[in-house]
Amino acid sequence: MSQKLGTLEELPQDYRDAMSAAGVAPLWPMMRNVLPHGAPNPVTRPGYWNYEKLRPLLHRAGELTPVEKAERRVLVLSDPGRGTGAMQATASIYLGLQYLLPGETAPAHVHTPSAVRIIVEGKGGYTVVDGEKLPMEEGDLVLTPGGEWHDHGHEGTEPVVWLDALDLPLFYYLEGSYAKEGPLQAKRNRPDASQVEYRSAGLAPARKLKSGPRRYPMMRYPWVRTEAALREMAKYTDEGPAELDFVNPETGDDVLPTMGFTAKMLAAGQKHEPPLRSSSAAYHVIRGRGVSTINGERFEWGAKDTFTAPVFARITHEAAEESFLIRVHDRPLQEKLGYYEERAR
Ligand code: GTQ
Repeated sequence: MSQKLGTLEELPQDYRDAMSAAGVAPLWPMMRNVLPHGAPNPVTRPGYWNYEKLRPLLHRAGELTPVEKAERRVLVLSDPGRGTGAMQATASIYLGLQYLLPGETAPAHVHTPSAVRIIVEGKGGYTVVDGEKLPMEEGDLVLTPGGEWHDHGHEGTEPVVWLDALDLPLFYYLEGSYAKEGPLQAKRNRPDASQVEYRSAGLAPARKLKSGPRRYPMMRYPWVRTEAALREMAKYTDEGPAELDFVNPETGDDVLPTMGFTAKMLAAGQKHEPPLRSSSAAYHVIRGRGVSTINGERFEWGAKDTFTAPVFARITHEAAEESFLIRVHDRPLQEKLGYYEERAR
């Protein structure tokens, strides 16, 4: 079935030169590179970032580079498969740790890629998206959908750090990535939608004729509620860990077109072996301690650490103590492209 294909070296040199001169190349020597058999052959390798090791580097960035000279003061988590300096953690997911000092503001801009923040440490940080002020508390998930103006600020006394997850690599690959800068936004004088319109699952603001919900009706998912929901769910979940997807409360769809977010609770001692998925993923540890093995690489993780898994990775998690993780993945994108897949182990 699997025919041995011809190589470039088998072809006469004059023919190869003529092809190059004409701006063409033969497909068959490259056929298995672009269409490998059975499953993709990812460049991405599993990565692990220990937060305690990165923390001093973030502090130094704060000393060395004023926010005015950074626009966004971020250390990017580079995929080991692509090497130092890679502006991506997997093929489709960009991850960065952003650092803001008390009193600083990061200027307003808007860009084509979407971003999500998971708050790592510090009190008093906030993001303004489309005029809505979104307070950032530890573990909160805060959306900055593509095309929405956003700026960051900090009213607290200690530095704040959050993890940025963006679909930037995809937009960059599509040659569709760009930003526009603008003045800081005026803030509406009311709490964000998670505190006003969407207090409770299953309840949405009463419909008014001709004024449908915003495309992104709720842009902040407070961690306190996510944790409470996971704990309740875990009480009645016998098989596997309690897991919750972050969804748009009006449509039930994933929160963004390309990126999905799933919160998981593991009890002390609980082991979890998810199926092999066509999606790539990043895991951020909100709280707890444990070990994960990804394609044979073993990562011991603790609170605030981050690790990644390439497509179709063989993954085993084992929690040493009660643990909460958020998984960032590209299932929504793959479902839209019609190829998301899970395979039994
Ligand atoms: O906060 O808007 O990590 O524009 C990379 C690009 C954060 C942001 C990043 C960005 C931002």
